[in-house]
Amino acid sequence: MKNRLLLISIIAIILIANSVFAQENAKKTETSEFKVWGVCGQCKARIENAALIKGVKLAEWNKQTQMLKVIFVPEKVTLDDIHKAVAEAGHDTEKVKAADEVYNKLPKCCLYRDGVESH
Ligand SMILES: [Cu+2]
Repeated sequence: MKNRLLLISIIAIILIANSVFAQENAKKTETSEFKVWGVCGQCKARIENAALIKGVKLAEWNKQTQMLKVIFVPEKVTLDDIHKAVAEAGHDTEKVKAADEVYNKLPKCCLYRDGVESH
């Protein structure tokens, strides 16, 4: 009988804790969009991977519009951090330009600054 009460209490605590966490997570994210230059599917994978740093829940780059959509936790990461992370992978953003030496290491098909068409 004692064991049973204990078990029920533990389950109740877990359920309450879970719903508190769920509510906190739900209100703490922000969604934003900014421009990132790129040309192909490989760029898309590179940009999205680079943007998925700690605190970023979702990163989705659109090749047609060149816009990167991010959902992030402002307490953990800033938009500037995301811009920097993407630039470090070789892609210019509307705020941060990638270093030439990183850009030059991109595959030829990805050289968006050199007039490579979207493909
Ligand atoms: Cu590419």
